[in-house]
Amino acid sequence: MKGMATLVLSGLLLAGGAVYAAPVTVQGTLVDSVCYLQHGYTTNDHGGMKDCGTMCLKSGTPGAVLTKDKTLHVIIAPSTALADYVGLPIRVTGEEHGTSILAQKVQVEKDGKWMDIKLGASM
Ligand SMILES: [Cu+2]
Repeated sequence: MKGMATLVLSGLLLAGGAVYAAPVTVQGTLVDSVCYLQHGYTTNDHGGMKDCGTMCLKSGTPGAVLTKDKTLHVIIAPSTALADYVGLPIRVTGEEHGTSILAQKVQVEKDGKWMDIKLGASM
């Protein structure tokens, strides 16, 4: 009887616990997810619109990493923190859920150097 109760309890714990995933690092190009999905833009200037990607992320469009194999990984982090770097090489470390990545650390390559991006206050 006691064994049964333990079994039920651990089953509940498993069902109620958060899904744990080991952190991974995804590297590619930082893109504006909407302009990429609608028009295929991977740079910051879109058509005649200069710095369109920056404007889109500043207004809340999710940033995403486009990897070499053309997989789009949506970055779960404030888009405003990433806005200035659309079109640059980016490296995101965090838990991957599907193809979305819960960013813990973001680095961008600027002038040949990798630098950390501040994501702002975490929850
Ligand atoms: Cu755009």
